[in-house]
Amino acid sequence: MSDPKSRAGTVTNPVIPGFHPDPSICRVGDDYYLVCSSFEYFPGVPVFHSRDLVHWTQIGNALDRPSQLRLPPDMPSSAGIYAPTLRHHDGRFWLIVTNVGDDGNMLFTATDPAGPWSEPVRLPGVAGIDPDLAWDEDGTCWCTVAGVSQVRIDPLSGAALGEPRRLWSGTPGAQAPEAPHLYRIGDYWYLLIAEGGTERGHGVSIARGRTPSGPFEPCPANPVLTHRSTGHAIQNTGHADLVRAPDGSWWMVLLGVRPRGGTPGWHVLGRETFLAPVEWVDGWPVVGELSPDMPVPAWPLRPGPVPPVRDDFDEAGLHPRWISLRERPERLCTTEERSGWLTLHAAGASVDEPDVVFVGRRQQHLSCAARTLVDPDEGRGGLAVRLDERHHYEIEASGREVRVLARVGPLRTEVASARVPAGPVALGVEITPQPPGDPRTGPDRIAFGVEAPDGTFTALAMLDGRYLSTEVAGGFTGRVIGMYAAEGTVHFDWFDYEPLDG
Ligand code: 6LW
Repeated sequence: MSDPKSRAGTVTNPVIPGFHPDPSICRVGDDYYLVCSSFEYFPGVPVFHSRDLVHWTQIGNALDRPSQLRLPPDMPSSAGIYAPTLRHHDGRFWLIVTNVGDDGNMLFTATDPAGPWSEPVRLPGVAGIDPDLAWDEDGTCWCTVAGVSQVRIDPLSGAALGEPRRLWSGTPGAQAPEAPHLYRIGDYWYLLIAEGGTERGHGVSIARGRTPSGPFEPCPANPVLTHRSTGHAIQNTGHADLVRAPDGSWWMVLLGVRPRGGTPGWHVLGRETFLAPVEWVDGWPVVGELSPDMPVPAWPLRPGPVPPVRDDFDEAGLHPRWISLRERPERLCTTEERSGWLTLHAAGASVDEPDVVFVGRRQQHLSCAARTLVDPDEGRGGLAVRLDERHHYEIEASGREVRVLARVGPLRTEVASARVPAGPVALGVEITPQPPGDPRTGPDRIAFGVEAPDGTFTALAMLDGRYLSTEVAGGFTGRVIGMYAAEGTVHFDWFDYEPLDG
């Protein structure tokens, strides 16, 4: 097989930017499908499609009905939906995932990965996160979970057929063997795992055996991928899945983060999905260079600059990129009430509340801007940059007043306020990476302000982005930018998202 370094074209990594962790991938013919974790957001499990592994389009969310996804208000942020596995077997798609803190492991099927997906099949006999599905030649279905242990299951009923068995604990001394995926490749069964924890020590290791349940022999070169202890611009690399292209080449999708600023570095977009080439040498995978501009084969692959996206809310449904907190009841969030507008009716009285009515999209670029035209005549609401209930900044309008608010841990403060003319007001946020400074320089700056009808943006406040980073807030998610109502009824005419760093 060719040397990846000599392959033509480049990929701009991450291939799916923004909070899209724990990627799992499968291919059917020329089509690739990929899913990610979604935690406390509804709908859950975003589903992407690609023909070249580089350009991905979101085609739906697998769990888009309350009967499939229960995220109660007392479920904390960063609980909920963890680490799906997506496979195609016997003419249909299979998705297995954990709802941490509620239903545990659940299995869904679909003939079209864009949906609809089935009602959940629960797996009470399968304990552990990061479930994987693999079928052997005689049709036996093996479910392997973090730890790493395995049990045979009946995927139609969800019944465990036997007791779980420990398979492999990963590299001695490495914490958290997790994210197992089991594959039949050539003469071996390969068990791919993540280890070292999902922080800076993260890595990918592999073992192989002659049967799906082992015994497994670890790869002498483990970890086959890690950026731990390096100055690489992409860190926390791990939680991977493998796929073979129609031309026989092999690829790995994985999560990684892009810490920025001084020390210790702050990442603000959550864990993103990256692509790396894989070669097989002596029956073991060798993972190629993972860089922001990575060489890849065959395809002319550098995606162009990402255009600004406007949502006009002129159609009945919302694009699958829009996510809400824990649920999205139509009586509180609708495009039907005022034609051409998104109408939100308040429940929770601020973005601090787990039941705040919020509709947002992931921040996907280190530098970007968002704007929305808000009519606050009947209520109070605005535009928020959210990491979780305890870490968010927002600009909100009520009557003729606009206020910028910041919540960081236990502290909540009003940062700025201004009077605006009566009627709808365009609220905006601009996010700009910080130029290098001293070791304490934060990752970025977040400016909130209002936009005049002629497009002039007047900043009211400039906030340090580090407080909306995973290193400060903790957890597994990333920033989401969106609209909310905190009192009464608030209408939004449009929402613009503009990448400023391509
Ligand atoms: C996931 C685990 C992990 O279940 O983080 O990075 C957890 N890997 O495998 C949450 O995404």
